[in-house]
Amino acid sequence: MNKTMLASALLCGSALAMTGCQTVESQMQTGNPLNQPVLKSTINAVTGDKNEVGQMFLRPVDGGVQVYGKLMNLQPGQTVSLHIHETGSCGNMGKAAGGHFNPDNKPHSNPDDMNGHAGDLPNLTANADGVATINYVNKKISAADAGKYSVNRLAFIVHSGVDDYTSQPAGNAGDRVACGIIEKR
Ligand SMILES: [Cu+2]
Ligand SMILES: [Zn+2]
Repeated sequence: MNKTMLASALLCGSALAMTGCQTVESQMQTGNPLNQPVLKSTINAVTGDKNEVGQMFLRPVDGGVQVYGKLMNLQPGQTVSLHIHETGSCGNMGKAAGGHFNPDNKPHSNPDDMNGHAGDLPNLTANADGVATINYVNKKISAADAGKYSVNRLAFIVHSGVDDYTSQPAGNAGDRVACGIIEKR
């Protein structure tokens, strides 16, 4: 069993006997089951063999867009940062994704600050198995196909370090280590 398989088996946990091994997608959905994720992103490392290291899902909810998913193959206890960047390209080791999605020309901030970048998201910390999850409602983005606040065809970037939510322009979050294009499901 490789590390990725191990992580996903552990994530399934005790639900296994009752319901089979659910995906992180179905596990993390809350609220109206008819309101399915409309956008998805497969996150791949930007170096080496560009392994898949995670998946993210987005769906509209009251007051914002729920962003949920997981990152794998981290060090146990490692904290990394995640943002939505303004360009839907993972080229040039993630640099092609550009800066943080920022349709209203705000400063970088903590993700709950309505006066911050729309693309700012909370830091994620890995569990003992190197898996980190996120389940966060972003109130500054849209999951619509298009429009000023739409994140369709933009990109997630994972950074190796912790976002301090303060430093400009990007929280001193460290190198870009993984990237995923956000696409319609
Ligand atoms: Cu970033
Ligand atoms: Zn930012």
